[in-house]
Amino acid sequence: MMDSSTTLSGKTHEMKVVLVGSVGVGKTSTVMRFVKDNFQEYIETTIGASYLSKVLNINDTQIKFNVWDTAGQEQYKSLVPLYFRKANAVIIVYDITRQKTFDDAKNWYKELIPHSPEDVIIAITGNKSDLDNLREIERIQGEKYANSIGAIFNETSAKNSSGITDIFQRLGKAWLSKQQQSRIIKDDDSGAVNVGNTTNTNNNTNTGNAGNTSNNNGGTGGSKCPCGGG
Ligand SMILES: Nc1nc2c(ncn2[C@@H]2O[C@H](COP(=O)(O)OP(=O)(O)OP(=O)(O)O)[C@@H](O)[C@H]2O)c(=O)[nH]1
Ligand SMILES: [Mg+2]
Repeated sequence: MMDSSTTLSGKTHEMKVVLVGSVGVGKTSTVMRFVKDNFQEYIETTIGASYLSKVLNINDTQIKFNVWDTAGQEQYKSLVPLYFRKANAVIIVYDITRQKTFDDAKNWYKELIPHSPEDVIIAITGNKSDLDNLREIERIQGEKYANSIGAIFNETSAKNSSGITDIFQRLGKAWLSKQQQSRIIKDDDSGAVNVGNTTNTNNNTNTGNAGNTSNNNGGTGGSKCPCGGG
């Protein structure tokens, strides 16, 4: 019987991550910064949704993030819940310079709960932190809200890179932690192993703590189909 950390290493695990939020908050810019490490001042609004992927090495485990970037425009709103299906994580993005987008973020949370898996990991990100002089939402407000729903939180700037990789690393760590927990419970159920200690064997799997990880650029895709997992 291998220990829980060993069983999660050695192959690439896939994680479906969906970004939602109001129009213009910087969902596409966040994904572009994460996957391609670039930023555009002038970027087209997303039509429907788009998909990109990237592999990160987290706690010696390769995770391929399959990232679905949804459209913030009102006419696509009814489509977004389709993307929540089999999502491992959802990032709700707001723009720290627009109060309305923070209000919308709370509505997105209510919307995703009935449409996503029970164990979905949620992150709240306040994007455009480089525009501090135009700020309408204080960091503490975002933090408090995220805490109240048990979500990961950070402010980000797709423009200057701040906080972007951190969010994906923390999602990956939270997901790995859940995988390990459920593996231990399964082992326990089957009677295959006597688990007296459910402590994680990895050092940095807390959702609130990003440790050292290294990057690996992954491939990109373009499919518009939200169906399926991964
Ligand atoms: N200053 C600043 N501008 C940003 C940042 N992120 C995105 N923007 C700008 O905000 C605008 C909208 O960005 P998008 O990434 O297209 O926003 P979106 O959420 O994908 O919008 P939709 O696809 O229409 O829902 C663009 O002009 C970006 O350059 C950021 O961190 N800082
Ligand atoms: Mg977009």
